[in-house]
Amino acid sequence: MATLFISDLHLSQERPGINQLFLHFLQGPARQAEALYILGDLFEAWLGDDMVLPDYQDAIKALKTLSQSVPVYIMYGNRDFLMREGFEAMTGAQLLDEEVVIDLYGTPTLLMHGDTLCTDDTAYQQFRSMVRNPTWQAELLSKSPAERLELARKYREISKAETSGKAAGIMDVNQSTVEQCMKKHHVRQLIHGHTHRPALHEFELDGQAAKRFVLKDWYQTGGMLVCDAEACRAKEI
Ligand code: LP5
Ligand code: MN
Repeated sequence: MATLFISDLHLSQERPGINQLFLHFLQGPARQAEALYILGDLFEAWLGDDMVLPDYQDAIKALKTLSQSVPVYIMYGNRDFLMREGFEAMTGAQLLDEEVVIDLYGTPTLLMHGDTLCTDDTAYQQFRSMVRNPTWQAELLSKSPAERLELARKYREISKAETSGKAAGIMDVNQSTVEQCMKKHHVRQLIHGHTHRPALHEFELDGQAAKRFVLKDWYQTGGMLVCDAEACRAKEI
């Protein structure tokens, strides 16, 4: 048995092939898993539990079926942080806090989406503080679905323009933030997504070996990190 980690699927009607791949994954490899963790940005944009976009219905149903036999845990990304109890009810998945330590076959392992580790991207961190503010969120959720869609479209436009002008290094994690965060949680293993730079980074933390696994995005093909009692390995889907 193995525990599976995926992130950054960005499900959207613009990439129907990825929606299909995700459904096959849920009906195939995921059914054999001990648990499935989705570490953020499952959806391209989640605009409230009361307005589920039609393109997400199949994935939601498939998650509900899977969660009847395999525990499914989901973390917020920077695109789908408006998931709430309604989402948990419709999928059977459990929402996780933004920094969670699990016992992964004897190794304490920190799970995060990864956006909070990108501390050099100060414009994004400011944007994040705004959209994670409960007052801002309540105001947004009081808007009509059409208004929310329009706002999301505007934010996407601004974000696309901004990211194309940012140096690549700024949009990666800051190593000292990574180390501080791992020390705070007393772990030497971290799994996260967000940066779309899949890799295993091995480094020293207070004189001891440490590992940071970065999950793959699903823009072109799918991928997962498969962890069992022996090791964690990246696998294409
Ligand atoms: O998303 P991605 O990976 O391309 O880029 C991210 C950061 N961008 C974001 C913003 C989202 O893409 C916007 C879409 C969100 C839709 C769902 C939200 C649901 C609720 C809200 C809508 C109703 O997360 C990007 C990072 C990059 O990752 C790498 O880490 O750099 O950050 C930015 O681009 C942020 C900009 O630098 C700052 C934006 C300032 C916006 C100010 C808003 C002004 C008000 C405008 C009114 C319409
Ligand atoms: Mn992200």
